Amino acid sequence: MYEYRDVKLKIVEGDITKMEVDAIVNAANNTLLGGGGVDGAIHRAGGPSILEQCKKIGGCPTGEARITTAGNLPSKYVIHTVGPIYRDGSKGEAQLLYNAYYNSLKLAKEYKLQSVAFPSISTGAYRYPKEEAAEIAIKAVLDFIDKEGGIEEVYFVLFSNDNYLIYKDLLDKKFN
Ligand code: AR6
Repeated sequence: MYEYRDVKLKIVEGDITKMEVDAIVNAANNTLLGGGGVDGAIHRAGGPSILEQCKKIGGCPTGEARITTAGNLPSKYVIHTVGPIYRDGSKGEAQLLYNAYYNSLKLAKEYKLQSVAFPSISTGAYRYPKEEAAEIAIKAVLDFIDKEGGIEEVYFVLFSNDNYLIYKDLLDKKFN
């Protein structure tokens, strides 16, 4: 566990659908109509009410975020955000990935949510390099805490041990 300005930052290796937090973040696509990876896992475990709400929302631009309730999941809400597809790093990918984290937290604050869990957005099907993506994720969260506050706990939930260790190294260097 790490602490930054009274906000707890935690890294967890595992499945984000199991997280008992106010909101888990989904790495969705622009349609918000589901897909593979973490998106597929969330819709499978959460049940059809999430997709019904997503259909009504009608899509989400890259870097923005939308919120639904969480159906059968142990969390209260799902924040659906869309990270960039990684091409060569010169297409604004870093800013869009940053925005996805930042705007997810803005929405959490609007809904007065205290605990939010993020997956490693864009590092699966969208092929963002994991190390760079982790640096951006951490920077966006710390910037949000500096500028906006209003959140108590942020979890980074990593599906693989190598990604867990990338986050652990970066956070150890920053905080230990
Ligand atoms: N819990 C936590 N992390 C997970 C889980 C899980 N249950 N399952 C996968 N991951 P991806 P993207 C990790 O592909 O790259 C979907 O089809 C995975 O190891 O889920 O943003 C959407 O509909 C990886 O590190 O999302 C979009 O079309 C990370 O989650 C597209 O994929 C993100 O991988 C979005 O691609």
